[in-house]
Amino acid sequence: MKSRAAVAHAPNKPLTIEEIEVGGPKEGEVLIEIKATGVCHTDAYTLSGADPEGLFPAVLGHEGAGIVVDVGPGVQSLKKGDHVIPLYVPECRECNFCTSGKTNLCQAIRSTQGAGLMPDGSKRFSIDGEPLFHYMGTSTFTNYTVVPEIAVAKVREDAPFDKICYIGCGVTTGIGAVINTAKVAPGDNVVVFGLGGIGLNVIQGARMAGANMIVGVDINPGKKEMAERFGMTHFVNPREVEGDLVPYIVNLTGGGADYSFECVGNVQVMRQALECCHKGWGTSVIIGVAGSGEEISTRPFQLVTGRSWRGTAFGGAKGRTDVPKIVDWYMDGKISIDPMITHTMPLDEINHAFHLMHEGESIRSVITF
Ligand code: NAD
Ligand code: DAO
Ligand code: ZN
Ligand code: ZN
Repeated sequence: MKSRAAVAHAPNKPLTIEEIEVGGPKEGEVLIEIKATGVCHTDAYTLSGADPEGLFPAVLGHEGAGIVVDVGPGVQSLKKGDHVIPLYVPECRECNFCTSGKTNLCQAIRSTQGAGLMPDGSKRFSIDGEPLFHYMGTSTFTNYTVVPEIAVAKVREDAPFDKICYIGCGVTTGIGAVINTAKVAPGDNVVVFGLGGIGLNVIQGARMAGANMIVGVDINPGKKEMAERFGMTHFVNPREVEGDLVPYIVNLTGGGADYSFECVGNVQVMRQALECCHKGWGTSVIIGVAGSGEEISTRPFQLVTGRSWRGTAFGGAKGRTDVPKIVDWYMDGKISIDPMITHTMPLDEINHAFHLMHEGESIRSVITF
């Protein structure tokens, strides 16, 4: 079938809006009509050419929501008409990662997904006969996409697509990092570096968990007001701190953070986030994705004296199980999403969404089809 799509032909070039050909679902796959998709920093990272897994030409996008319009043979858990969120971390419930109880990183289709292919090794998108790579197993910058059944969360039908698409990445990543990965407890002091689309969700997760101090750190003072709406109790602009940032935060928090979260993707900030943790027990969680080949460093004594360094992907969430629950939290008013969606626009304007992100003018832009 034909589908309107934003195609990434090459790194650092604007996406082009084109009509692509989409092949139908094969065994264990579903065809989804994407109704809305967020534009995340990670899409920009891949488009920039810095992503070692980035392949071109491709259909990017990984934060979508839509409706199942066709199912391939053998699909059991989904049917036409189901409202769904595609998952860039699948949940097969059978591989040794899924059954370990220790991780959300299902490996069932990891090798093909990382290579921009469907699980059978084929590409299902093309333009004038030229095949296009898939992206993160989701490719949501197209009106129609094909996704394996194990990478689809079925959600309630009364939830608005143009809001719940954000649960496909940013909301789940931020809240999940607090609840699933760090397991923040009531009374903990939390420090969040980077108050963008991910950091704000870390803040709202920390508030849900009953954190005491929720310190937000950002070089853009324009991020302060929104972060306060989501529960930030103290704001630090590193450019206004006299002297070193780390001792400043250790002093502010009365000894250091119980948990810190890096939501920038900057290896120097990752070091600050670790070193502002409380001696003896503080844990720092890396969420940000650093540039290709970059490395983190600290003095090992930081770890010897009880600080821990961790990371998290998709907030440690098991998508088919956890994403429908997060949609319920939103619909029940337990979490807020609407104020973070600062811009909504049609597919034709998707390059403007990237521009707004680079200028720090948006939290989330959502594309509606
Ligand atoms: P964003 O651009 O919306 O926000 C980043 C924020 O960091 C901005 O507010 C910016 O002003 C701030 N910042 C920049 N330099 C800073 C510094 N030196 N100190 C403090 N703040 C600084 O990005 P986002 O969408 O929130 O994504 C954040 C990171 O998370 C990206 O690296 C993205 O790729 C990554 N990410 C990871 C996962 C995961 O599963 N681990 C999922 C989604 C996104
Ligand atoms: O299983 O090896 C693996 C990788 C799973 C993909 C997780 C990617 C998460 C971080 C990238 C940011 C997502 C928007
Ligand atoms: Zn994302
Ligand atoms: Zn699995």
